[in-house]
Amino acid sequence: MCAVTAVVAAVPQAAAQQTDGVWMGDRRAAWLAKAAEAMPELRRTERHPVAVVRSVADTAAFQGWRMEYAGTVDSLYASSLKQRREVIVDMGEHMTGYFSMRVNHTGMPADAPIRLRLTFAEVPAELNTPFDPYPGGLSRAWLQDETVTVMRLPATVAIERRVACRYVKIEVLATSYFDFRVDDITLEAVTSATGEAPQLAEGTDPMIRRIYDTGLKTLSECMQTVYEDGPKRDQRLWIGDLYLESLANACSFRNHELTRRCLYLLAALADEDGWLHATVYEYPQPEPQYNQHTMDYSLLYGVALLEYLKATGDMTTARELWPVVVRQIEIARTYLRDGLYDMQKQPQWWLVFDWKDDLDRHAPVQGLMTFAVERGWELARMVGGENDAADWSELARTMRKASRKAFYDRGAGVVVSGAQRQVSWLSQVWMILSGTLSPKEGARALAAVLDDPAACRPGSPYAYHYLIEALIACGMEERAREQLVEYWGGMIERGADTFWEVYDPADDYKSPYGFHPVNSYCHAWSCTPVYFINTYREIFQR
Ligand code: RAM
Repeated sequence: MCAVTAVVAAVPQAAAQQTDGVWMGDRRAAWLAKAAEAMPELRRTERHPVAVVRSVADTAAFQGWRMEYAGTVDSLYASSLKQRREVIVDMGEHMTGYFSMRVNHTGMPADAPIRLRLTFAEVPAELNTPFDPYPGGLSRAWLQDETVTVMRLPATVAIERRVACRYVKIEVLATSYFDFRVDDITLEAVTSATGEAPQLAEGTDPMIRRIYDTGLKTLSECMQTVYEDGPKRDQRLWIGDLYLESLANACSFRNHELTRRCLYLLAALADEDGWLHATVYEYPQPEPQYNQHTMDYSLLYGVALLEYLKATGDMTTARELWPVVVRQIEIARTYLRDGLYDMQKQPQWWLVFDWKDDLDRHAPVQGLMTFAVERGWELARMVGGENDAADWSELARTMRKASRKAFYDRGAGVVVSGAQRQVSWLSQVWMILSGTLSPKEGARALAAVLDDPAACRPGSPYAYHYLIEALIACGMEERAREQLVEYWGGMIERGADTFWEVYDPADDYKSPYGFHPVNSYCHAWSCTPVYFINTYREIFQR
C-alpha cells in the first residue's frame, strides 16, 4: 500500500456519531433553536420614488437600454394615469422591500374595475425585454411583474411579494370611462444590516470608493433574515454566498449574529449522513433543498466557520459546529483516490465554481479541497479538535503532491485540467490558494493565463473573488488592484447600482438561465470588494 492510499484509508470517525440513524440527530433541535434565537430584526425604511423616467434604446448602454429623466413625481401624481397608459418611476437606488401606492378617480366615480400591471426592475432591460413566451430555465415567476385588479376606488394597491428594484413600471391594462391617477408610491425597504462600515482612507481612488459603496449596498440588500444570494432571486441561503458575504460583513457592518444564524441553520439541516445541503429555505419552516449537494460548497462551510471564529472569538459556536466541518472532510475524502479527487463520483456540472459550463473543474475542486483541509486543520488547532484532524496536515501534503503530478505542467509553468489539458484562470487560482504552487510559481502561472486569450476566463464575480485572493497570495498586488478596478469598475461604468450575479465584459446578455432578465442584478457573491478594500488597505486604499 503506498503512502497516499494509507492517508486516504485512515478516515477519522470521531465526529460521525449517529442518533436514530441521523447524524448528530440529538443536537439538531438545539442547533435549529440557536438559529432561531439569532434571527435578526429587519430595519424598515419608507422610501419614495425620486423621478419619472423613460427608457431609451442605446446600443452603448448595458444590455441596450438606459433611463432618462422624464419629469417629477409630483407631476405624475397630479396627472391622469389613464391618459399616460404607462409610466416608469425611479426609486433613486436599488431597494428591497414591499411596494404600495394609492389609486383614486379624478372626478366621475369608478363604474368598473381597472387592471394594472406593475413591473419591478433592477436594471433597465428588465422593463424592455418581452417576458413571454418565456425562454428561461428557471421559473417564469421570478420575473417581477404583477397584475392587479382594483375593484373599488379609492384603493391602496399593495404587492404581497417582496420585490427588489430600482425602477417600477405601471401599465394600464384595462379601464373604463372614468379617469384616475396614482400617488403615494411607497417602498418599505428592508434589510438586517445595521452596522456602520468603516470609512476609506483619504486619498483612496475615486473608482475604488464607488466600488466600495456599491459593494456595501449589494451586501446590505442581501442581508435579510439570512444571507440571501440575491433579493430578487433566489432569496435564500447558499453556502458559497454565505462564505463571501460573511467575509465582507466581518469587516464592514459586523452583524455577526447573522453569520451565526446561517451557520447553525445549515448544520441543523444537513442530510442524515451529515452532508450539508448547498442551500436551505427558511419558510414555511426551515428546510433544506433536499439532495442539493455540491462538494465545493460543503467544503467552504469550514472555512466560513474559521473566519467567523477569527472575527468574533465565539469559541462556543465554533466548538459546537466543529463536528460539521469534520463530517464534510470525511465525506469529501471518500471521493479521493490516491490523493486525487475522483471526478467520476459526482457530475462535474454540479460543482459550482463559476457560471462557466466549459470550465474543467478537476484541478479547481482538487485545489479547493486541499485549501479546505488546510484551513480545517487551522480551525482544529483553535477549537481543540486536533484528534479529529490528526492526519489532515499530512492529507493536504499528499493532495498537493498528487496535484503537482497530475496538473502542473512544469515546462509551460501552468496548471492544466482534464483530458483536454484545459488551461483556465481558476485552475491556477485554486492551485495557488491550496499552496500547491509556490507564490513564485503561482505568479508565473497567473501572468501566463492573464495574458493568454485562449485560456478559459472566469465568468462571474464569484470566480473573480478567488482570482483576486490568489493574485494577492502570490504577491501580484498591482494586478489584483487592476483586476478589481477593471472588473467591478466595469459594472459601475455600465450603470450598476449593485453588483451582478453574472458579468462578462464581452457579453452583456450572458445568462446561466437562458434569459438575461432573470439574472440577479444584486447578488451577494459580488460584494467582496468590501472585503478586499478593507482587508488589504495598502493595496486598495491609496
Ligand atoms: C444560484 C444562486 C447562488 C449560487 C447557486 C449555486 O442559483 O443564485 O448565488 O450559489 O446558484
